[in-house]
Amino acid sequence: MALLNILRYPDPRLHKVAVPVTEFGERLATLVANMAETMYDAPGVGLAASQVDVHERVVVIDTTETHDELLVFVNPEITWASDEKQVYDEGCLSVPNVYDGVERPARVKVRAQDAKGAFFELECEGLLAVCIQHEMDHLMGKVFVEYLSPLKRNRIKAKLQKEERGLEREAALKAAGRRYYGDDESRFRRHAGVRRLRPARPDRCRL
Ligand code: K1U
Ligand code: ZN
Repeated sequence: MALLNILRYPDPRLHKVAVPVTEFGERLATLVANMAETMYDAPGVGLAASQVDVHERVVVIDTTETHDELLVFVNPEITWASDEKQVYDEGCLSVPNVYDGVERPARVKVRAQDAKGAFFELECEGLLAVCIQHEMDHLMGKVFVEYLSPLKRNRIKAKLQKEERGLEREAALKAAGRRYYGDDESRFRRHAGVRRLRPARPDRCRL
């Protein structure tokens, strides 16, 4: 099994629409196993294939604390949704450290196939209902921040883009044998044992 790379908002690949699965073989079994491992490792309670850059209608969910009730939804469709709504503070592995309220139907019925192609129907409520709707949005190329106001969404986008730039610079500097201490270029320092360009905290500098 393998850990998969989770795309981070605002990566444009998160907006691709997933296609239905037509073959229920070894490749799908491996994808499902890798997605489950990636979700548990993150950790998260759900993951859509779109988030790992596989644009096929596959979702894994496990809302238990014991991580022993993995649900696999291939080609999921909502066949019924309650009129009653609930607001839940949603998170997303593609939008790290951001949680905000989204209103959705409180209960839904989902028809889907398992990893071997067998059809089943499941009535979902509580966190499971929130999660399956959130994951099915991913399959349609929709990220939960799109339910928020443009102001909030742009703030989140700017924050994540800044973090992404930091991660990219950190990786580049790591490759070059230097460390990254923040967004300010003056806070780059060489590894211990090599001459420091400038201490990060002059007041704490060891003489
Ligand atoms: O789609 C995803 O990115 C997964 C997402 C699912 C989700 C959670 C909550 C509301 C809606 C959708 C997550 O798993 S975010 C992480 C999270 O909620 C969590 C992490 C560890 C333990 C419990 C929850
Ligand atoms: Zn998500």
